Amino acid sequence: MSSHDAHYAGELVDGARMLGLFGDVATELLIRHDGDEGLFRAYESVEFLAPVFAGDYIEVYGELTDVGRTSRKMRFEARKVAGNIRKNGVPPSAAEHYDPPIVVTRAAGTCVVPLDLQRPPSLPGASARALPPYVNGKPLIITAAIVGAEVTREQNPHVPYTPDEIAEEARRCREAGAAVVHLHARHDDGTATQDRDRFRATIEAIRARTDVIVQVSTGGAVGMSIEERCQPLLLRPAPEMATLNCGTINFGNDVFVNSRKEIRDIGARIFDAGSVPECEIYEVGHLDEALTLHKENRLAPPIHVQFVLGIPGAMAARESALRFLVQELESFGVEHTWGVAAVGRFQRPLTELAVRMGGHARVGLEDNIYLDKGVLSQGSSPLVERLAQYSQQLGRPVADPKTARQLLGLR
Ligand code: KMH
Ligand code: ZN
Repeated sequence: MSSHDAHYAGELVDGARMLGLFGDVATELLIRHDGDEGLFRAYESVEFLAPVFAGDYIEVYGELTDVGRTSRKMRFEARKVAGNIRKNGVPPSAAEHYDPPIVVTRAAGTCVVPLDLQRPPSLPGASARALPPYVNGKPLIITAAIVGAEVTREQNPHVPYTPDEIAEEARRCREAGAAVVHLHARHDDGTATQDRDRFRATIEAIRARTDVIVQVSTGGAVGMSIEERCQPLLLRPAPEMATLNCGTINFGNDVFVNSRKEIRDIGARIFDAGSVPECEIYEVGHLDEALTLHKENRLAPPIHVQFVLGIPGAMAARESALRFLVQELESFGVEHTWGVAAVGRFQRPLTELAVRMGGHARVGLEDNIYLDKGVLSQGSSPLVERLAQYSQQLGRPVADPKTARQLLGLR
């Protein structure tokens, strides 16, 4: 601080000067994160903790603590790292450094970058520092939902049907960054099936090519019986993971039925097989059901939750919905992991949001057939590859199956 900065008698620098520095740091964070200077909207808190004088050397630290659609929350700290000694008998330029530094001002505030001004990160490695500390560096588990039960080759010619086609797609997705493959099976003509032998052939073909974690569907297709849906759980060795759908929903014009009795029945079959369940949550109440299953000792922690949003007739794929669900899950105080799958055009924004929030993500043709508006994705691997790049750019490495097994508590 120079004597130009000093505003009051005794060379005291006014507090607004620190806020000016925070504004500069906020601008740098926004440029790194959004490629735009953005606007400061409001301070939520400001604390002046120690005086600042001309001759003090100030270091300012800032970080993003939360990223919304257009809002960016930040916190700042100004620290005095050195200062002029100002004492009789020493030269006027004598100075000393403070170890530890003296915190002079703390603040938290919110900035805004309008959607049309946001641009992808432009400085290599820079945006890594823009993620909150608890998210930065945390490996991202990408699940590739490569087949599904509903999507057809008429909609996207790259949907795999045969065991070899599915296994090749699994291999490509693993190479692109997926650690888990969410698996359905099809007959050669594309009809959805939960047939045990078809699953066995498909899993063997995958195993021959890649070490990816296989998560079998116990949801199958709408209208299948529980017995039919659970056939993959009869395989030995048992599949490493299996889905556990935690409630009934309107599924487009159909109804995907999972009564409470059926949920418990499927949960027991998953447990008996020695597979690890992933709870599919389509609605808020399904999350409470997962918690109830945990309380009934039917789900052992860490519990794995997949928020599946945007199915017509069920909960929409809104940012606020995901934030609410994650907040609720975290309030349960149960050890967990969470991921998000979102349908159609919501797949990209919601999975990228999950990366920024510290969750995991599922992409693939089961949920979305397009890479960009009007551009069909040539299989699921381009969707995996793009998400992996996004995550790495932001400072989250992509988990390989070995890391994912550790994070998910698989054997
Ligand atoms: N095909 C949906 C009706 C799951 O895989 O567990 C159910 C589904 C969920 O895809
Ligand atoms: Zn599925």
